[in-house]
Amino acid sequence: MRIDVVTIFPEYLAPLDVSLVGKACAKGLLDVHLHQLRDWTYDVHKTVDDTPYGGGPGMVMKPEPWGLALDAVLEQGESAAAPVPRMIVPTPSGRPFTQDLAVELAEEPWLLFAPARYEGIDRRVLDEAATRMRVDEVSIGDYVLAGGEVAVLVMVEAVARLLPGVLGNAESHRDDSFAPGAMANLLEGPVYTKPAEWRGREVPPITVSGNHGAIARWRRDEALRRTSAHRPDLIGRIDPAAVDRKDRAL
Ligand code: 6GU
Repeated sequence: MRIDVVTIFPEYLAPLDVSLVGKACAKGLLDVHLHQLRDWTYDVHKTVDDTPYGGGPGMVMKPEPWGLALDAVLEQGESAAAPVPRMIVPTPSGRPFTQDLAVELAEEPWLLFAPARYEGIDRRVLDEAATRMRVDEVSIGDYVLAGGEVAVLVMVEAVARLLPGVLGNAESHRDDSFAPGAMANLLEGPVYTKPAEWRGREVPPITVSGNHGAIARWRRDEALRRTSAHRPDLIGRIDPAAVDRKDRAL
């Protein structure tokens, strides 16, 4: 997968060289290109923002640098894995970023992220971009960040770990809290490792019982408990028939 990011803070995305995403790049599974938006400004101050038409607080990102930056990225289409990328614009007013959207994005050959600072990008940039490629405005949660760069890090990590070959063990996503299947919409319960006793605390005896059916049912119960405590809104989305089927199979 190829990922391009246009930003006034490419250094904010330095963590993409680290850990899972960094290793995915080193293995050639991910090809990340960072672009400095100010490279497409032509005044001495490299201005990327201006006051909003209609008044009001804050500044708006000017259309010209964005237009030229997106032109330059799209020109790479000749050499990229796809003729055009899918563009993602992080904004608190976007559609929610969910595991379903991460799975969908993980199937794209080429993503282009356009994180904004200030009050956002002149609307015409997104309207024009949408005539050339698919554009989605996406929010990572109901709070406001100072800019979209951290949201890009969140989305790239969620997508990268789904790419074939990135995680050591392909089974590792199977029980993800939001993965499809019998445990869909259930949050994962507690986990334990050695030693069996630590500071006077023992692991739950069931976890060392060797009874795999009983362990799976206990995990299911813990997941239900945790979901009702932390995310009661998810309980209604659980498919009881899928939970029953899994229970009978154990
Ligand atoms: Cl995607 N961007 C910004 N700036 N703030 C956010 C967000 C994105 N998602 C939640 N808050």
